[in-house]
Amino acid sequence: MLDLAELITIEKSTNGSLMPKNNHHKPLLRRHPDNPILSSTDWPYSMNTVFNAGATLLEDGTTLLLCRVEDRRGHSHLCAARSENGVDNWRIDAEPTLIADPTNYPEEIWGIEDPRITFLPDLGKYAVTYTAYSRGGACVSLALTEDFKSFQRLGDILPPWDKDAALLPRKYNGAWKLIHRPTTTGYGSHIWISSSPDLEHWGHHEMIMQARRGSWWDANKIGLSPPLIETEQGWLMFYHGVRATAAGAIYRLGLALLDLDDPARCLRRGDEWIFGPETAYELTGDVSDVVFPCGYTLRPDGDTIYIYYGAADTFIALATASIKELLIWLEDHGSPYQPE
Ligand code: BMA
Repeated sequence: MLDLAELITIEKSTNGSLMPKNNHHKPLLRRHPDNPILSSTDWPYSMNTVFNAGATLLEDGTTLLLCRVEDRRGHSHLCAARSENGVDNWRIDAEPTLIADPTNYPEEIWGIEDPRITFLPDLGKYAVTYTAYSRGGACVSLALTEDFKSFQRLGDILPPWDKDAALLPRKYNGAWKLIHRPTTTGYGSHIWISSSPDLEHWGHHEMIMQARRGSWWDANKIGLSPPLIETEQGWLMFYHGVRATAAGAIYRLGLALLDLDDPARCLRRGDEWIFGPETAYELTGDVSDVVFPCGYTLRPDGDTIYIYYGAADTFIALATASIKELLIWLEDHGSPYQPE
């Protein structure tokens, strides 16, 4: 039997899938040949796995990833990795960058996870939204930073169960907007938007997009993936759909478009998933069959995006895509949004 290292080598040498998948569709997200780009063996301290990373470009063009690192108790913290080209030569903080502080923030008792980063030009600060794993379940927390060294914590801004949250970069009529994913017993997990005058007090909760039902790939449970991407046609939204199967869950990615003037309005939603687990590092790990992006960066051509995704809750991998191609695909494969 092949071990994982051998499987990864095979993947690196072929950049193809180990599973004989039908590939008649045009791949919109293209895996980087160096994948996975970060794994536990790169880490300067003892830990278990590194995955689901928020991403941003710093002022000098450096790519910063705020990686979710799971320690050997099973609790997660966040650790920054910086690279000039966003692909290799990562400089990883020698110690955790942001760790749970359950003394002051009891909702962080079991760790902090899955950060999304949005730069807020009005404040000149980066907003980091992340999941705080509280005794009551996952809730949404927020911290502001200018340098990813010191953080101003605003604590939990939405109670459990709620996660997969990212801010929009600007206010609408004086209100900040937050996309997030509350879970309601008996109703499912859908994507919502809420408003706040000050980033602390949140209200005007509206559902944007519902999980589909039945045999769909995105039935019952969906959530925002990276922060929204601004385009001339609207806010492009990557979202994950979780298919429950007899063998466990499969995490895949889909596309939707929200109105630029009113992001609570979903204009179009794609039908098929555009990216799913196919390679060894996505199919095998602590949690198999997972691709889970939390961040992207826009490259200098203004069209290419680098999408950073957690693979099998064990690695960080990179895929590239063209915003133009994604919008064309959505035109061909999407339809006006209809609630289920
Ligand atoms: C989701 C989140 C992600 C994780 C995924 C697969 O619910 O917790 O952090 O990658 O499950 O385990």
